[in-house]
Amino acid sequence: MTRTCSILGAPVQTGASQPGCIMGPASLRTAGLLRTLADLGWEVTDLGDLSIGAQEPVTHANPAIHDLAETRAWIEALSEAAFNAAQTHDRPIFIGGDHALAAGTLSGIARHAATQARPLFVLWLDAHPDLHTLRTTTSGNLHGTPVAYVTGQPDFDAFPPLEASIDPANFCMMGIRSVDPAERERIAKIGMEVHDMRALDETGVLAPLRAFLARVRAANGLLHISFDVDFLDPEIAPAVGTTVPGGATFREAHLIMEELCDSELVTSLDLVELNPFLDERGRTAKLICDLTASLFGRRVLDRMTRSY
Ligand code: HAR
Ligand code: MN
Ligand code: MN
Ligand code: MN
Repeated sequence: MTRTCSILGAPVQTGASQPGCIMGPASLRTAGLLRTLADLGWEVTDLGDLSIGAQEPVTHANPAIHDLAETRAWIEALSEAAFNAAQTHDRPIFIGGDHALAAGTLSGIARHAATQARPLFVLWLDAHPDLHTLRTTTSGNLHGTPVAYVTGQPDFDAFPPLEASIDPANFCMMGIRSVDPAERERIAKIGMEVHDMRALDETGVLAPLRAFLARVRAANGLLHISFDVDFLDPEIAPAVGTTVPGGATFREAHLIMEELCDSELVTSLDLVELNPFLDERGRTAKLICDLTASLFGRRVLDRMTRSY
């Protein structure tokens, strides 16, 4: 049976400190993302790129915060668009755009999950936990806040009210290697499952991933993947504004994608933080397409699939 996926571009860049993510959707399209998915047998609907109009500036008690009105507008627009995409397609894909977009996509997908009476799980692949609140962010870059927002942490009065929050216990984070003090405290407080780089060096990626997928399966959950380009090592993925050394290798990232594919549990995907202005001849965009292909069924050889 043909499965359907949709692609929605979200050229958000106001959540980051430097411009460039606005070109992310165009770069991923140029790298051939749609053709790649179609060649793998998916029925692909291109929903185009979302936009927001000009916004009246909004100030906040935390003076570091910038572009609050834009972020709020993106969250509102993306939440609605993500809800609709999930209602009508087997596997919506959201191409960014900086990670602030996940505040919108996850809020819409959480609402979709509620209509299905199924719990939503999130695999967060990132160098950063993005767990600041509007009170704790010191950079004021709102791409550092989506996980705190969608899990219903306090101090988000200036963001749109959250209709459905996500249980922090349903998150699994991998690749984390840059954590601010307030984020460290919050991780301990809410007990989030975080596999930092040291943990992955000790266990490999497969054991914790399989344990998480078993939880998703047992709960009949929906599974959203939020893939931040800076999850990858900057040596292989230079096109990101917030590189952190010591990231995931090509082989680790492919293994994760292939295992996710075999699990058949994935129901939605964000591809975020690609900054084509910093890319080298499109290599990061091509790598992201290649990893997405593995997630959507490309394999090197046919093999016995694992029985879960
Ligand atoms: N924690 C830092 C801050 O709040 C860095 C956040 C960077 N976030 C992303 N997405 N690039 O993960 O400024
Ligand atoms: Mn659906
Ligand atoms: Mn991120
Ligand atoms: Mn990051």
